[in-house]
Amino acid sequence: MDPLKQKFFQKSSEVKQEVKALLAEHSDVKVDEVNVGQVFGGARDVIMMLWEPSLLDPQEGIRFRGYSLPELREKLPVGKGKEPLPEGLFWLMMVDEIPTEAEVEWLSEQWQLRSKIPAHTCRVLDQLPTSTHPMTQFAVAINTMQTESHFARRYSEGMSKTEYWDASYEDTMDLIARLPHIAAYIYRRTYHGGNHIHADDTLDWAANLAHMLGVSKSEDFKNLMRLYMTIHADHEGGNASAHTMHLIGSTLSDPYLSLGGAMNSLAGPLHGLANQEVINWIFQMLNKLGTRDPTKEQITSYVEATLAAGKVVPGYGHAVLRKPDPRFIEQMRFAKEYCPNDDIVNVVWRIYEVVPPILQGLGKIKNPWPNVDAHSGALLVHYGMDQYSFYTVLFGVSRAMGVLASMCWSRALGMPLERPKSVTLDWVKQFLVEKQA
Ligand code: HAX
Repeated sequence: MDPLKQKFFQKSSEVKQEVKALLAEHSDVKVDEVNVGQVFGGARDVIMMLWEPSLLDPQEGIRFRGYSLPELREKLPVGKGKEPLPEGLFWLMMVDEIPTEAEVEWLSEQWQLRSKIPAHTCRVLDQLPTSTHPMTQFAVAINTMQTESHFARRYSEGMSKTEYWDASYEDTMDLIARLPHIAAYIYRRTYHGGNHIHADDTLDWAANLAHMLGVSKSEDFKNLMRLYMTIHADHEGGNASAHTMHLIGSTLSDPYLSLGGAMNSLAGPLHGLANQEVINWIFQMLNKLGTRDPTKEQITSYVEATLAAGKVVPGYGHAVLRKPDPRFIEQMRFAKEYCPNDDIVNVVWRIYEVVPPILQGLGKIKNPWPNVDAHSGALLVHYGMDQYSFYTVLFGVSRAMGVLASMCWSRALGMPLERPKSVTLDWVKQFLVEKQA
């Protein structure tokens, strides 16, 4: 058994016993109550799922196994670069331990060894028109690789429940290993005439993605990919892509089919596609104004026009957060260090000064602050990636780490089929009548 798998087995076996004992004693203890507003309001805040890799605090933002993003920057190995390696974060999410440099090196190597994309996946992608949205291509590619699923094969051969975690672990490792290659394949076929770039086996996982994309040869772009892949990896379990993954996985659909579904969910403009929407919105504004240095007054008018047209300001607001997203702040920190004079980065910072008071003034929005998607596009444009419709694929490569880590945990703990209750409007009306009687 490989060292990560061994640790995961040990840790999850202990936690399984702990959960069993906890449930034996406390199953009936109430953790929440649901009101009518939540039934109609997208189940905001309803506690109904276990998600081990991370927890989101409305004020402080995301914590991975208890560590905030600045803490992770201090603690996670950086390898040959200057930013924490996503390998380290994956290790932490899986086994609740900060790995050593040697352990992340081992993981980089493992992912290289497992990274070969099936030939038929490339053939299927090559059949799609290059005008196909990259997120559609990404989800298709993930589904086509399902032919390689250990979980699906072993289930059909009669695998015991006690091995579900093991087969899921193998699929998880293969999938994460392959996703940068899939993403780069999609990028190069869509925007560079299929002129693909070979992997460089001396590089870590995120740096290799940067290399295969071929956007910029600079070391800084590799550092950006390391940061990008780390901060987008997980955001607890209730967000749409994670929850989709969990729901599909709960039917014992294998990790490939579950991740394909999660990526379709990420592709919505209120979720991951917001990174594409933000940069489109910014460039539409700059084109309309005929400047790359808009004043605060000009931005204010543009924001007001967006709202008057019945649209949302992309990159602002959040279903859980009630403060500026630490993932936004991390990207701002990166930009201040690497590209403080970039004009689009400066536009993002000026928007950050202008938008929150306007949204606050609407009186209905719960969080007027920027989220992760408000900044990422400007950094990608800085290094030369101006194909906005590709941005969500990068988000997806990163998000796969968190949702797959959680799936391993769900399988190890024997999580059941997810099946919350729905009601009809008549049911609600009747309920209210009876309540008032
Ligand atoms: N611009 C304008 N209006 C906004 C808004 C924004 N950025 N954010 C929220 N509102 C509006 C809502 O549309 C809602 O209006 P109605 O009552 O008229 O329907 C009202 O304010 C209350 O919404 P809320 O309770 O504050 O926010 P929700 O939990 O319902 O929605 C969203 C959270 C993220 C979907 C929302 O803030 C939004 O649409 N933001 C813009 C899109 C975006 O940036 N999405 C990415 C979110 C982060 C993420 O998942 N990244 O992947």
